[in-house]
Amino acid sequence: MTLPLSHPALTATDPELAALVAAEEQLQADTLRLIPSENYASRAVLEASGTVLQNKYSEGYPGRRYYEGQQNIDQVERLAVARAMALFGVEHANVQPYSGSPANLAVYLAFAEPGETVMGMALPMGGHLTHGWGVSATGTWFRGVQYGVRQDTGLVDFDEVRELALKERPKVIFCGGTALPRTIDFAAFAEIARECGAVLVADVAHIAGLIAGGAHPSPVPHADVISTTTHKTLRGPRGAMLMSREEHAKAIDKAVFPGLQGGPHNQTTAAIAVALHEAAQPSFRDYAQSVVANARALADELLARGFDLVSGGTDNHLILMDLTPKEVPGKVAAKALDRAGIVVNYNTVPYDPRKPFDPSGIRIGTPSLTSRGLGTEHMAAVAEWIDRGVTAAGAGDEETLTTVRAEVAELMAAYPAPGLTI
Ligand code: DSN
Repeated sequence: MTLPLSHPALTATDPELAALVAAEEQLQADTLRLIPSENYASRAVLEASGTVLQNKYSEGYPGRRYYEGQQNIDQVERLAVARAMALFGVEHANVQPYSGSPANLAVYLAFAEPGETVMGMALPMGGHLTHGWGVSATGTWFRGVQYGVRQDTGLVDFDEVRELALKERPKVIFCGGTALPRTIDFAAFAEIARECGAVLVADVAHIAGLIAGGAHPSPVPHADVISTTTHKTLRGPRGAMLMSREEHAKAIDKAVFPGLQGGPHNQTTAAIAVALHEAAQPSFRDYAQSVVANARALADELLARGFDLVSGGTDNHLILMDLTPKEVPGKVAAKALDRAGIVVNYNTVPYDPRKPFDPSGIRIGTPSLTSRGLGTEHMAAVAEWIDRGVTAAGAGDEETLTTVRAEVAELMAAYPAPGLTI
């Protein structure tokens, strides 16, 4: 079955909302979705997310709940935990965090007192709000100190990180982020964390699927705690997990519940279990490798068209484009590309002279297009569309954007998306 998907009860009860869902399904089918933190969850994951498991309250952990009637829910959560432990090779997994930000907040709760120093990559350099950035609770309730990347290379300078860590003595160091196109050197971060006595947290939200599929080194031998969302390259539902060595299990569990959250979202736990099962299949390894191969091919094609890429390319699923040389602001480009059926997000680039709400760059990635089956042979066309879209954005050329939109839709129609087909 392909679009339109049938949602009979929803359509009967609330046709207005059903129409919006149908429109979103069509939009996701027709467009080239390049936001690197997005993906297409499978129909199985979506079905699990929409089950009666959501009717149940389950505060606590399997075998130790504050509500009765957990005969099935306990098994669901145990399954998700066991699959997470097996897939990532960790000693402990907590699958209850509602999403990435609560997961990271739970980490602070477990390992730092309010006012203590925590360290992470600065948001405009590619970090995440919850890595101690000022406007986030993590940067106001704790004392956030921030490292960046070198202006000349776009890469983390480990001498700078070490110097800062030894001077500031943070309780927690976060590595990882949201706009990092290069491999994260977990071993180098671990050495620094050991030297200054900090807990090292690897936030692998963006690359969890790549790690599961063997396309990015694993943080497991190096990090004390691993934080991840489950809906990006991992292709699961909107949710998160915290994984750790056994020695930190109690602290993590206590911080998630009762420290931060109430009842877990059992339907999400179930969908996470399904996604972890899917990620354990051999085909997921092929997927992860293809995501990276596509990103590399796309980066090469963009470089050949004169685009400036932060760090000069990519090792993973993500490309950060600095449009300064093209004299088109990131937001103008992103909005024009959206009109052309190419969905990206505007993004700061390191040392951006422009403001975060009107920055110099756009951030793109290959998880979604790879889920649809596009391969390296398509990346020249994708780069060409981006090039035409950015040029048209600068020239106010709406006709080209309309033409590109039709070309994009034609290709996308030949590559049905998981979740939008049965
Ligand atoms: N909002 C996510 C992203 O787009 O990278 C990070 O949490």
